[in-house]
Amino acid sequence: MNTHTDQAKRILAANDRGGYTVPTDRLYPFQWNWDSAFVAMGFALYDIDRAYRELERLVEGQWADGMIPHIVFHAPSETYFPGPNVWRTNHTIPTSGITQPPVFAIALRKLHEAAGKGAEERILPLYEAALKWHRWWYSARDPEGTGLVALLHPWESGSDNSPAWDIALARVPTTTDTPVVRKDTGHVDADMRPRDEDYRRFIHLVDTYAACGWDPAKQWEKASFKVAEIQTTAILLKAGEDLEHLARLLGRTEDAIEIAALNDRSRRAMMAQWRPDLARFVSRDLISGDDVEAATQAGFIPLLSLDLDRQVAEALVSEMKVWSKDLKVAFPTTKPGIASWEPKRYWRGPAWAIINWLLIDGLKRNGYTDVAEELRQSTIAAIETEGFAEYFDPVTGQGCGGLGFSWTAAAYLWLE
Ligand code: 2M8
Repeated sequence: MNTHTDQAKRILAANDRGGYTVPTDRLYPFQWNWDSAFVAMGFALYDIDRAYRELERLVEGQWADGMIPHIVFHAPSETYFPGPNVWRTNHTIPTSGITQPPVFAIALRKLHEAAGKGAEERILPLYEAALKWHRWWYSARDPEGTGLVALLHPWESGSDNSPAWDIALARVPTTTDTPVVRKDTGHVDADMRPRDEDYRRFIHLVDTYAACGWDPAKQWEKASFKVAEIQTTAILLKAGEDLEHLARLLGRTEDAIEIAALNDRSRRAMMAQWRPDLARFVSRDLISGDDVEAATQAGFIPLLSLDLDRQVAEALVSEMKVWSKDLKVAFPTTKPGIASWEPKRYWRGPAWAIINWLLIDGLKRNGYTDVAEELRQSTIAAIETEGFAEYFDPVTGQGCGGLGFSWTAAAYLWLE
């Protein structure tokens, strides 16, 4: 067996805390939402039971209104901030109060395909959970029915300190009721993490929403950060396609019709976010009404769930090539060379294996198999050279952030 494959499996085993997988030891000692969806797809390649278990444990944290939180605090740990006492969600199993990109249903379809016939019984409760969450997105995060879902916190994007948030986040005050006692910078170099000021704004938003009793309508009203986001909507649409597929398979015709209508709505709304002059799709800041023009990876993720016209796809892929030119590792999360680009600082420039995974699937969907193959090889080479790091400096190739990282291991298994 390829020694790296073996190593990837050992990382997933080492990060297992009893049916769920932590992203990495100490830095992230709980179960994270989209991390677990990627990890489940990794497990599905060799241990289908464990793959299902990962999603089942995540669903333990689902709220009555359908939201699946971004963190489930299954067991206490002192190595992470903010913990359950900061979130104050009063959920039976402690959880955070915000969500994360809905990769769950995408994973569920993959698990079902890996499990083969006869797996319907196990998949049913997970399908129900995914559908409930899907409905939550459209009701809580798109109350006006635009087809684009909004994020109320940068952590919900998974791309926490992306330049995409610079303008919107600057409006959020730096004052907090909760003392900000960071733990992350004790585990990894502070230059690789969000800045203190970002953390104060992150926690200001948590305080605001906790004061709303985590009621979605109140949060919507009080939010000083509200972005109708293109990457999340693109992932939601792919999740919607996979959910519709599962609904038909399970004989849930009415569900399938309902989901298909939501998919259509998002498909149309996303197309309206294409900006030919930027050669990217854009998010919309719902507080200012402006396009989010920051040059980040989010603008390319619609490849994953749209069958693009040739002209649009060509422009998008040419722009991707410009961004990747002369880099050791593709694909950068911020356009190289622009003022906000920081090749080592977290979501402000580095290459991430899971983003590449989404882009590779999107490139293949749109017929760019060669470009997808190049990106796949770049990702594999980065991991084989530097190990299973959280992310990679695209210029030097250096593995950065946490090590022995679960979603990098899952991505390796899937892409290798
Ligand atoms: C990072 O985010 C967490 C907050 O959710 C943090 O920095 O404390 C992000 O990379 C996010 O996308 C990821 O899910 C999480 C765990 O890997 O870490």
